[in-house]
Amino acid sequence: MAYNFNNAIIRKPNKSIQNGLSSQNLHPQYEIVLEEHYNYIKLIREAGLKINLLEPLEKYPDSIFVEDPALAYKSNIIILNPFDPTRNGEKNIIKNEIKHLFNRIFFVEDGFIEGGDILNISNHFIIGLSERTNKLGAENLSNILKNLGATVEICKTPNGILHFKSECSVLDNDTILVSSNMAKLDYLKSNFKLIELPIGEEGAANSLRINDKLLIPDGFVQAEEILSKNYNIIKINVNEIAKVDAGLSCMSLRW
Ligand code: CIR
Repeated sequence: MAYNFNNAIIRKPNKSIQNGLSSQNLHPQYEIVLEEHYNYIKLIREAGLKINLLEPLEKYPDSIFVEDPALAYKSNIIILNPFDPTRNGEKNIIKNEIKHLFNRIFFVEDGFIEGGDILNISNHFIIGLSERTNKLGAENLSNILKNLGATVEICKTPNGILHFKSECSVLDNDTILVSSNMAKLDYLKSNFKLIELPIGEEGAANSLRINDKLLIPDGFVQAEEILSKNYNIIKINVNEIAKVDAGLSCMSLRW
């Protein structure tokens, strides 16, 4: 199933988050991030997941976004290779913190790839080339995943979108929630049912389906109306965290 999870890895916020990468040059306040993040952990726990909580990393401003340096698939962990120099070192630390939770560990060492560019829907992965993920990184990850029995498609993230998943997320086994930009991608159009959000509600396209719940960021009225028809939605305020271009998926690794 594309959305059944038992476990999550989450990292406690670091004070240096105020210096995280931000396309709008914004600086989130640590105390508010802490509150939002505490609530995020609570909701993930209430969705039925066992949380493995990692300690904050002050040296890496964006390190709460644990989705980017690693990918969990079944009982395997794949250590990725983040492109941004301020983030690349996260992979060596998280590797040692989490390897005991998995049976096998793999590495993408050549080429760059960040977890935000990887959409997993059941045993299929869509990797979006972006400013953070290049062809070599995508192909190397693709080889690892195929050896583990998965299928993979490499696409292009539309220009102006940080990560492939910044504006899309899995709703169920054959349905993907997309922004209007992502809805234009031929591969998605031809292979999945798409629920398209209106212009202005791009931020809600990075929602998080976990078991019987769908976590959506608060403040997107139309998304709420569209999604509440078919899903058990839970709203969560992540306005402060969003100042560093982050959404819901990037704050946990789930498997
Ligand atoms: C970055 O630019 O790397 C962080 N400020 C945000 C990362 C968000 N990650 C994600 O959506 N997977």
